[in-house]
Amino acid sequence: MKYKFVPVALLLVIALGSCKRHTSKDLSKESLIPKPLSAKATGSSFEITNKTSIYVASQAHEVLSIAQHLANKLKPSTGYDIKVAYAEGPENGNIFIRMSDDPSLGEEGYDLEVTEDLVTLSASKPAGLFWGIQTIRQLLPPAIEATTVQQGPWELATGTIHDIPTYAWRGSMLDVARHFFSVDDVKRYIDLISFYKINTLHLHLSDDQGWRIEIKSWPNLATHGGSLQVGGGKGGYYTQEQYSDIVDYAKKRYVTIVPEIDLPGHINAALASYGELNAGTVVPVEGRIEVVKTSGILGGKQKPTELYTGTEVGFSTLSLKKEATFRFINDVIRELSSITPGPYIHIGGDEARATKKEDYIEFINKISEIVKANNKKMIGWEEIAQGNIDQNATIQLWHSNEYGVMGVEKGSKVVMSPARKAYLDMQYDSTSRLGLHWAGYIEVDSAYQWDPASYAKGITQRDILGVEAALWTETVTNMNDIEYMVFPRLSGYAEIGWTPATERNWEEYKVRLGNHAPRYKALDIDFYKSKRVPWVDQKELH
Ligand code: TNX
Repeated sequence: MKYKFVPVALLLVIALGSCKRHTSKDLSKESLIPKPLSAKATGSSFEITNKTSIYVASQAHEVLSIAQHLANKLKPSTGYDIKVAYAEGPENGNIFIRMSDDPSLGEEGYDLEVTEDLVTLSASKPAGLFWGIQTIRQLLPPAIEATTVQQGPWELATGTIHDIPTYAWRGSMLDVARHFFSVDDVKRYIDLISFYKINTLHLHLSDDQGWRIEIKSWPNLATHGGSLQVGGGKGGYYTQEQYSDIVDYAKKRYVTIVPEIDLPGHINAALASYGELNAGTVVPVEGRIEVVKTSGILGGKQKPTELYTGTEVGFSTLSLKKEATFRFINDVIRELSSITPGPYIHIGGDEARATKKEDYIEFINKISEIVKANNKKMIGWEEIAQGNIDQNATIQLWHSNEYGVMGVEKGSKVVMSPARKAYLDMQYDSTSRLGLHWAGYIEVDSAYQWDPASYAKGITQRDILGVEAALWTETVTNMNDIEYMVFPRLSGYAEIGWTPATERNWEEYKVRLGNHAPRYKALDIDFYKSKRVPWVDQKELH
């Protein structure tokens, strides 16, 4: 050891200790998705250390639990036991969370200010704070998402972010009917979508192939109607308790669950569970679809259909002339409403090709009253625009701009899910290992390059509640499959819903998206590595 250098080294240590250096970091170069409304860089950094606490200037339980959520997220990778405590004012070295009285931030906006000494997050509503926390996560190195302790430093670029979403409905749909997914899978899905500030999870809970929610007054729906899935494998269903657990989990992540029972078509699972719901004209037999005139009477009752495990659409219908049918619908909507705190019930309404048009219209008119009587708002696929709908209904556009315009003319709002752009079950290209392509191939650039407000002539931003990307699961059987179809496209849909169209540009976005590869990796997301995206090395966790 060279003794004469010791004093110099010592001096250096003292100098460094007395004046902590801050790494220069450029906030404007950070790859935030969705891109914030505005971000101003100040060129330095704040470091989260084992001394950092989160202070909350609110006694509200909800705000404290948001702060705790952040502390819990930071713990596994940093190894720090970050304390959450109430404090009226900020103290240097910490993260400070407060409610703001700036009404312009609305329901979901937030302000984030990062200086060398302090991180201040404010919002006028808790949801805004929660979205601000997702931004904090994205400002930290990707390694922050790891589940085991990683090497720091844990620095955030300094500057200010002012951020407000464009659309109130930023959704994703998960079809748990064609293939069933466990409560844990749904929770993981919620974690992943909320990381990108998506606030709505539409669960497609019933279809020809499966009924996935327990209805206590019609128990066979779940036990029999939910027993199989596409391909003939074992299905499953959520008990009402499990469903409530999902709803609670989502609520803590500021995600609203919108449950869908698809009526009056896409209903074979119910027809197979209760014979009295059948018109008795069309039934799937051993995987084929057969027209069976009006026979099939069994002990004075209509015969239930066979369970169906194929992937045809449009062959089943409720018999809309029967008392039993409306007793069934009333019971289902009542039970579903009672376990759904969110404002919406989705009644399906798509592809009812086996239902007579006049019966269909009468059905829509009746069900809108039933949903209203349960104090819920009705949403349905675009075809419901044919009924007597008004401003109380929301239509989900998937295929036909005409139905979309028809709905708007009747005063309804629209959720935009055009299949050509926003169907997560469409293959990326002809070589994709999963997916369909009836609406075309949707590569990552195509999924990003469209604007809901100019997609359909006659439907303007004023008419649009938001955007929803739908994952139908005829070909999707497990969580890895889900992740492969959903990512990276979902990050782009999240940005379409959040960031103004004028701020969006594929050439710029694709670089930010490429920088998310290590983040996907740290989150263990099995994403599609599109050649159109300049992915950075997934091992770059800092
Ligand atoms: C159409 S879109 C459907 C679904 C299918 C999907 C497959 C819509 C409202 N109905 O039943 O699963 O295509 O892409």
